[in-house]
Amino acid sequence: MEIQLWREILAPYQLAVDELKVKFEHIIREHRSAGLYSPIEQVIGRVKSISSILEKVQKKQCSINQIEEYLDDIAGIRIICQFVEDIDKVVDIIRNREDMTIKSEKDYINHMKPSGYRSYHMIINYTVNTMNGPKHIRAEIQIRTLAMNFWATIEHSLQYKYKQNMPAHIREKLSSASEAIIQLDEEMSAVRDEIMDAQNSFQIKANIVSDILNNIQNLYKIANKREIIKIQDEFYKVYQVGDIEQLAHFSKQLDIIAEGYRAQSLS
Ligand code: 0O2
Repeated sequence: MEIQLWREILAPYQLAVDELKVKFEHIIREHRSAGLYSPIEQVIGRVKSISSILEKVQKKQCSINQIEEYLDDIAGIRIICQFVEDIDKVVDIIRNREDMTIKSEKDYINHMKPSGYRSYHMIINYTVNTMNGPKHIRAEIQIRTLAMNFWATIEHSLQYKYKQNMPAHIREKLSSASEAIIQLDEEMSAVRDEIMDAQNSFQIKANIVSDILNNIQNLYKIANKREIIKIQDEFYKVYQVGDIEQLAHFSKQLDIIAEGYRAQSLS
């Protein structure tokens, strides 16, 4: 394969990574704007680097011209969750989507790798539309908790440093760190409901405050200045009390005032 063709070959994979990131980030936004806990905390995406592709070509003993056939992870998405329980939810979300189909799944959460690696892997079939028409590609989605990701990131860089010759004492440290990660995830799961409650309240409050500020800003453009200053002072008072019910009540009343001025649709 000609070196200058790399970019052309990888372009649809970059498009897939960009699209998939937007779609999964939208799931986070949808949950948060509805005041709901999002099972997805963060989404990371990458197209495999050319040097990593070349390494895989060697490992798989295929030719460079066969990379699209042999490599499932040229496009890679990593979904980070807060809790182990969220992983199943994300897997279900992906299984139920109509814009991707599942080619294969690997459960390294319940079947940890000997290295201590834990993550849920899904290979999906996905179609991107390019100027040459639709192109069917595969992408790898790795789903894991923040804690699992911390371990995997450190271990990956050590693997890169030592290749096949990782010293035994480092391997042992990684193995015991992996056990500690399992325990950490379990302990976090035990207080999951409380953490979710706290985060939900925070998100609900943030949404209400954002609605209020939006209304105040819109009213500034059309309403009587003295009235706006009164509303603003009232808002600071309610905000200082910090009670969500009061803030929600204030927001509803402000909606009615804004509706009177037809201010809600102003941008
Ligand atoms: P990179 O640099 O992250 O892309 P495959 O070679 O993918 O066809 P394999 O090896 O059976 O088949 O796939 P597997 O086990 O599902 O691994 C795919 C990816 O998972 C790896 O990609 C890593 O990103 C990650 N992974 C798997 N095992 C480990 C592990 O022990 N430690 C860490 N840190 N990550 C792991 P690449 O291409 O190997 O690496």
